[in-house]
Amino acid sequence: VTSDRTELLPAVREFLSAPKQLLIGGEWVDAADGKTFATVNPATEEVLVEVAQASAADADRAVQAARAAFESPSPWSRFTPRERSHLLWRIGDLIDEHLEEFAQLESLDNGKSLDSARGDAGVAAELFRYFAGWATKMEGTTIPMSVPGREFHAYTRREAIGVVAGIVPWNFPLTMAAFKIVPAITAGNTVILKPAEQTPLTALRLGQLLLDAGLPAGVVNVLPGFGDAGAALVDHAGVDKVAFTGSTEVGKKIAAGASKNLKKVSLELGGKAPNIIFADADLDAAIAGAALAGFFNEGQCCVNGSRLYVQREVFDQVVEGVAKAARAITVGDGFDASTTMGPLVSQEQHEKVIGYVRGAVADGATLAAGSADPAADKGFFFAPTLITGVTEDMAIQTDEIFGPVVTAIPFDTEDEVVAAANNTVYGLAAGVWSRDLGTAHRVGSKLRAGTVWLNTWHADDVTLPRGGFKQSGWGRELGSFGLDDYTELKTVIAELR
Ligand code: TXE
Repeated sequence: VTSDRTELLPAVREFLSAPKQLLIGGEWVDAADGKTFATVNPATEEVLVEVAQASAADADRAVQAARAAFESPSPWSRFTPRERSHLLWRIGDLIDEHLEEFAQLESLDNGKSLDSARGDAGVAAELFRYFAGWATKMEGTTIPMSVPGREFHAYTRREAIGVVAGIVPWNFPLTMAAFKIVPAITAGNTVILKPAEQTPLTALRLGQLLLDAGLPAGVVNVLPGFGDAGAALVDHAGVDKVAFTGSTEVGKKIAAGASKNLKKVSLELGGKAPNIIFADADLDAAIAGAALAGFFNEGQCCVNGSRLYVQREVFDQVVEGVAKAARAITVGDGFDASTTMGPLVSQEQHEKVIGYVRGAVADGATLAAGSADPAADKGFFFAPTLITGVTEDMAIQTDEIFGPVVTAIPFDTEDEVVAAANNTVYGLAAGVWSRDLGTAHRVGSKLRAGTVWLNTWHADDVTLPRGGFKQSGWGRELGSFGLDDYTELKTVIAELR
């Protein structure tokens, strides 16, 4: 099946050799029309396994199952908050027990290194445990009313919204699945998860784990398939909320589709994060941070720091440092212990990234590190690339590339760099490097982005809310705000007669 350098766990071999079906109402079933699609190992271009491909008919079946699981008096509707809490914690521990299995499957399907995949699975496990705490803390408030001559008791309740469709991308397949499932079930909703067509495997493995942990049938359904299956969920009148992570282009389609029934929507979309290095920064840390910002997860990360702005007096030094860091990255098969950057996820993504870099070179930009060519004859490998001589109107500077590609532009003044940094339709993340606290916090406050990193990048925790300004999205995920988008607020007014 894959690289002969590392042996697959028996559990992974077993998983890959069993039929990959849809999970609907606690049962593994074929697609209604019997269709399947191939999922490919991006390091070898070999087909890993055929997977059942959901269509609109399957989406409908899954919605029926999720509705039945939600509506009282279903077993799930009778779960107490404490029971939900204990179950969430148990699932987190089970993910940890199977961490290596998830890591191997993710690395095979997505291409990322085993170490990265282990990290992702650890985040997913932690997410279940973090939200386990919130299940028992979905509190309301009592609110005074002033009506002369009458007495009232008014209070609020947080209640589940109902059936949630979670549609996720391929860059962090397991973690993104957890991002949608965990807050949804913490609040008592039921879920239909549509994993990305490039990377369905860990979502399917998670589906089995949820059943093994004792989650009632139909509470989480998993529908591998393409955009049409996602669109069918968005259009379906039985879905109450859509939670989407993916491209801004599809996010707009989802908002339009969901508006027909005015269902709730949360969106975590694309980015083009500016990373600003002032001359007074700790340059060693800033250079290492800029490389991490640009190249982590093969640059396939919505918060990747793809636009580097460097104050002119240290521009050459920083470019040289980041180029050196790029050259020190070992591109290879995710199963190889020396690999620090795997392949891009798919042929489509590989061609897209190469096309942008070639376009930039044709427009007159210079490659300070990397190349406009594939990094291998086989597999979707691409070397980390740093580009200078870029102008603000070039496509490489305006569009989300979603690959290990960073552009570097010099700046002179704070006002100038803030204006350039904010000159984008996106607003997901941004960063500032400076030893001057005033500069760091002041510039940070002026950047129009949902996450701002000061003297760091990619530092994160499940306790922290994340989401986008502008066209990077609607709503916030995780942290104490993470449940807001998965609950309705009910006001109850009782007259005390
Ligand atoms: O994303 P899509 P793609 C960006 C990144 C990347 C580009 C394209 O720039 O190069 O998007 O990637 C499902 N209704 N990001 O094509 O299409 C689809 O099946 C409902 C940024 O992979 O947005 C998958 O499950 N669903 C991003 C999911 O949407 C639809 C992460 C994401 O796919 C649908 C990924 C439709 N009409 C890509 N069409 C981030 N913000 O992290 C597709 N889907």
